[in-house]
Amino acid sequence: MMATAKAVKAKTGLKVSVPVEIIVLLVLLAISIGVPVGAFYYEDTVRPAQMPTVDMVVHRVEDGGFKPNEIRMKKGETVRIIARSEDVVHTLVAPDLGLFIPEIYPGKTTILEFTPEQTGTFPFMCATWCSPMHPGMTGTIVVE
Ligand SMILES: [Cu+2]
Repeated sequence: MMATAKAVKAKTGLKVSVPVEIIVLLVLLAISIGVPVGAFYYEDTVRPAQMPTVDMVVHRVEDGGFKPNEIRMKKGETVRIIARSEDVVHTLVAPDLGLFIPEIYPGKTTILEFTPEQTGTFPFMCATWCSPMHPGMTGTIVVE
């Protein structure tokens, strides 16, 4: 049989009362901590998991260039581009789309979120002199 609050009070003689200000303070504290934690969790974990992702590995042209060298996107849909170099520093620039990944360092991962605003076929290229065959560092972005 469960003891009711009245029965407990009667047995122990204790009277517990919490001022309303403390309850309001605790609720405000929970909200002020919970909302930012939830927002960070959503931005860092939930949203990226739902986003289309392009995993790109970059080498000098003589070792394969951009892989993949054709990227497909949908107009208005944000894509997460995860780029890493396996040799020297490269860049990814698609001037007609306004896409610019400034430096893709060897051994590091560069992540950029990009939302294409127009449809079409757009060239992209490396803008960092990475080898004598650097001018051949090109690819295509197709936005449907
Ligand atoms: Cu280059």
